[in-house]
Amino acid sequence: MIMERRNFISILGVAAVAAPVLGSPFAVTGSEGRAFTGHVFPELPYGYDALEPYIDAKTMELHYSKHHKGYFEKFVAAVKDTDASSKPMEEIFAKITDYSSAVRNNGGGYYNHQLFWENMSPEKTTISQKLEKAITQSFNSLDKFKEVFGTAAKTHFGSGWAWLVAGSDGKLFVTTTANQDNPLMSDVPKQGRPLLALDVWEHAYYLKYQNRRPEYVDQFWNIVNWKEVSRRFDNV
Ligand code: MN3
Repeated sequence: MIMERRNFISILGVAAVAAPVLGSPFAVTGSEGRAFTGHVFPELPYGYDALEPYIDAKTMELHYSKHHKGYFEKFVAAVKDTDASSKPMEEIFAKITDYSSAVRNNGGGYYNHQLFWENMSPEKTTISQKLEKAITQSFNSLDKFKEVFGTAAKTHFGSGWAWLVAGSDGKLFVTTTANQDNPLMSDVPKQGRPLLALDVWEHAYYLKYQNRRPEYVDQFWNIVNWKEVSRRFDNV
């Protein structure tokens, strides 16, 4: 029987160790130096059941292997034989109005989901002092930030994403985007560097939470990978 690596990992109940990155949609992000190496569908950094009970295994499987993969494949088809096939996503987003809606929607879906998977973890993680200080300066406290972010995620109308973003002035803010847009896109109202992403499309929560998006949003805090969110902020 051929077993997929992810399933194998999840059966053992161990989190995947950081494997060599085979492909990355990212420009260099931070001291890790993870740089663009071509558009490749990324590995899920943990098993489908790793985020149970907050996100159920069936949702993770469909979300990753169908939704995320679908965006990736449609993006690759849309940029085939164009300059964008060899550009990191950040460069494409910076001039997003030059591209088709297929590149925008599927490129956003490809990129946003990788950020989302990586900013969650089954392990208990801690926030860096630097990020906690910046959050306190912008929102008064970490709890207050969670309230602001939570309200934005719960009240965003229709499909989209909630974000914690670092603005060009260094200040942090919360915003939401429609569809697969993100704060790196050159024509969204509030732009900046995404630190934390939460998918609020119904496909992200409907199997477990049905229409109860607020419950899904509240449970998200149990699985936020603060180590990764801090890395995105600290290593600039
Ligand atoms: Mn999604």
